[in-house]
Formats: sequence, C-alpha cells, structure tokens
Amino acid sequence: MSTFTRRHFLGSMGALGAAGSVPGVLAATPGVSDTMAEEITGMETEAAGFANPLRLPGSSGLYGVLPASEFREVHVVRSTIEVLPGRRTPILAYAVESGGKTFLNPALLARRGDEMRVRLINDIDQPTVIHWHGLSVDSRNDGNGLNVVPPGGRMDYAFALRDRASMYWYHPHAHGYIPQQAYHGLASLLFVEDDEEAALRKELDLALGDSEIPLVLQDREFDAQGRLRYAPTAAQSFGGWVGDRLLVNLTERPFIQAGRRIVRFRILNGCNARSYRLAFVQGGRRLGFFLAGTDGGLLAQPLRIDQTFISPGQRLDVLVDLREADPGRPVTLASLAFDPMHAEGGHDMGHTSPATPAMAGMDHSQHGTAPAAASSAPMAMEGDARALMRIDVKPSAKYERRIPTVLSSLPAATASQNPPRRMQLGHNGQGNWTINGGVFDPKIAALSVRRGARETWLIENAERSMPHPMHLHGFPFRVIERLGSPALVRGLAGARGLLPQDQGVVDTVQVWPGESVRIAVDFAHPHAGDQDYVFHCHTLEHAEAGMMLRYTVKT
Ligand SMILES: [Cu+2]
Repeated sequence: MSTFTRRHFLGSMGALGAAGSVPGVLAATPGVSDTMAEEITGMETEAAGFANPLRLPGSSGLYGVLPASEFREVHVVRSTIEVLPGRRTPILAYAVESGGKTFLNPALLARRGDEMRVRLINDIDQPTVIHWHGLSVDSRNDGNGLNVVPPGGRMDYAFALRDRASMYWYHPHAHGYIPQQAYHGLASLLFVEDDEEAALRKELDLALGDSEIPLVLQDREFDAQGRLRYAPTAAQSFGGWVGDRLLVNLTERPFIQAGRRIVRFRILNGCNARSYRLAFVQGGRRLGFFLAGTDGGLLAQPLRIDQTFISPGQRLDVLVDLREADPGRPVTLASLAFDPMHAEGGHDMGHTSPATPAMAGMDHSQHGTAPAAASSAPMAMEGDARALMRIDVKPSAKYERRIPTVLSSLPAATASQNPPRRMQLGHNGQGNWTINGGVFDPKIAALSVRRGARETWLIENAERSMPHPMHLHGFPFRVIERLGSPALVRGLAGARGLLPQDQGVVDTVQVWPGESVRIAVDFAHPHAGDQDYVFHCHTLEHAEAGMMLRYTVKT
C-alpha cells in the first residue's frame, strides 16, 4: 500500500481549509474559522470552571495499577464510589484483593508473552463473563458470551498474551446484560508492553500516571440521588443510550496538571453509544498533536493531526507536545461539534422511530448550533461541542526530547486478491439491527472461515442507518479502503479514503451511514480445534438489538 504520508494528511487538511502556517501548530480553519473559533472559545470558557482533579490510576482502589501476575481472583461485585462530589453512586465493579490492598477495576500491566491466569467469581445476581477486548485468544477464554458465568458461579481463564503491545480493555459480554453491566461500571484497562513500547517510554521519558495518562471517556446520566440512570425506552434500546454527563476516568468536569513537555494520552471510548470528535484546543484554535497508536498498538510512524473521531470500543494513543502551547493558558481536551448521523433512518424505522433521545424529545439540530453550553447546562447530546478536560500547563524540568520518526516495525497493510466477503449492515424495520439481514442467534454460526485464511471483508452500511463501530473478536485487522464516506469523514481522510487511525492495527472500525469499508483479516491462530467468535456493533444497544453474528474458525 502507499503510505499515508504527512503531506497527504496535511493536504487533506488543506481540503478542509486548514492553514498549517504556524510551524508545529495547525491554525484554526479559515472559512469556518469564525464559527469554529467561537465554538472552541466557548468550550475553553466551559473548561475554565472545571474543578475536579482527574482520577488517576494509583497503587490501589479504583483503577489501581496491578501486575497481571497478581490478578489471580476477581470478584464481580456491587459497590459504591464517589463520582459526583459528595454523593455515593452504586456501581458494579471488578474487585481484587492483593497484597493487603483492595482494587476496583484494576488497570492491569502485562508483558507480551505473559500468561494470564485468573478466576472470575460472579457475586452479583446476573450472569456475566469477562471479554478481553482486542486480545487474540481461543473461543472459551475470549469470553464472548457463548458461555457465561451464572450468579454464584466461577470461571477460570488461562491464556497467553500474544498480541502487540497496546492498551486493551476488559468488560462484560453476557448477551442480554452487556449494556447495563458496562454502563454500571464493569470496564477497565489492560496494558500489554513489549520492547518497542519500552523504547518509546524511554525515549520520551514517560511515566504512567504522570506524563502518560489513560483517559476513559464515558457518558452517564444520574438521578437526583446520584444513582446511575439507565432506563432506555424502546427507541433508545434501538438507537443507543447516550448519557448527558461526560466523564473522564469517572470524573466529571476534570482537570489535570501537566508539564511543558511531551505528554502521552491513552484514550478509550468506554461509552455505550457515543462517539467523540476529539481535539486539543487553546486560544480559539486546535493544536496539532501526534497519533502514535490505535487499538492494536503503535503505528509505524507518528501521524500529525489536529482532530480525530473515537467511537465506542476504540482506543487512541496520542502524543501532545505541550511546548507548542501558549504557556500563559490551559489547553482543553474537547469534542468538536459534528453531525452524529442519527436521523439517517429516522423515517424508515417503523414503530421504533424516533431512534435516539435526540430525536425523541430534543431538536438536535437547534441544540447543536447553540453556543457551547455554559457550565450551568450540563446536557450534552452526541455531536455537541463540549469540553472534556482542562490541562493546566506547569513549568517542567529541562526537557528536550523529540518524538521519534519511527515508532514500530508495523508492516504496511495488504489485502488478499480474493473477492471480499460482504457484511451488509441494516435494520429490519421491527426494532432489530441486522448483519446480512440476520438478527443475532447465539446458537447458530452464521458463517465460517478457514483457519489461516487471509480474507477481505467489505462492511457496507446502509444509507439510512446510524454509524456502527464494528468489532471483530479473535483477530485484529487492518483497514484497506473507505468508499462513500460522508463529507465530514471525507474531509479528514487521505489516500483511499482512509482516516488516520486506519493506519494502525484495529479491532473496531466505525462504519458511517452510506460507507463501505474494506478490511483485511488474517485468520491465523495457534488454537487447536474449531473456535467460535462473534462480530458485532460496539454500540452496545445495537448489539443487543441483533447486530451481532457468530462465526466459526474451522481447522
Ligand atoms: Cu451499531
């Protein structure tokens, strides 16, 4: 494949009207600059009021960092934490006792090649199972929901971590319970490290929790008592549940302090249904930053960008050089305004229409064009311009590191010459999302592939649809081409319609309405015997509403 060069990308920014005139900093977009600058200034004003220190992984407690070798027994429990200041919020959590300390949703640290051996004990009154999102393991250890752990039951996992270094994550996958359990707190991170990863940390002098910061983006809704509210209507069960408060690491309206240096953010979209259009902004402008990695680890080379989408299930590894920022004021991590394309099927979805809360009660188009909401108006519809986090830039000790030009030995993606397997995304007019016209049946393998086959899949989303972040269990994959992308996506794309994150190894790809995305999957693995996995939309309500398919890898 031809490489996605910086020139290509800056060229596409040019198509959007961006002027990269200031060295190292992409200026705000002329043409739409007035609106964009106003929107950005509004978000900066919003972020100025953020007063809650970002929750960071510590040595115990929520998101406590735990070597995977000490992750031997995990209980699924009901617990409470303080999310909104002064309130206790009931949650579901992964609880671990280790070394005399209690961990909730521990952030696991492992080395590529390590063995994971953990017993899951289900202490709640619902079936559950852990899925290791992004890892290539055998069907049983994948935790794909074809087997679940009943209340009071247990399950022993044992598998090797064979995947590239990256930030993976783990979350529940018992069909019928996935959206509720994930929403109520069952999700955390798994860092896999290798030599390339260690080299980058050393080169940039990065330390987890200080200059390398995981950011779990989630949207939630709370009732007056501070309890999480999850009560989707039939329309929301179909369209997806979008919470009105934007949390980062379960912190609302957060801020952090960071040195004037290169800071690495490892970002997970842990929402049920919300996508973000991420940018770092300051002084009415987007700052340039580097995309260093995606779901499945480091890119071959860093890509300079100034915005990117992130959809449910996806991860981004970004490097921000805060020496490029104006030292006099904070930087804001924001989600820029965009059309979430929820109305595409609005007149075509039978009794379930309208499909989203936006369509159900609030006129999204009017809301979306309003100036960024003031701090007194916490409502955040998907696609609204909203601040996510304020970064206060403090003086740093002498720091003269540079972002390396090569990050990893990732080879260019190649597709087989065989005709693609088509995956058509749609809905049946009866409240179900479909793949190739079918609604998920866990008892039936809808397709089979040969172990070791190199396949091309063409994932085709209907014109009248919603965006679908499609997640493949069992095998990471590469994105080869995007066709028919909506204008907003096309504006960020380079050669063959590819977005910056399409340059990496991924396990989840967002397919927009009307889009066809060609992916290359290598179904090689070392597991003996037939193995069953699933392919599904990571908008969790869409998967529950049928957009999931069981497939078999045959030996
Ligand atoms: Cu979907």
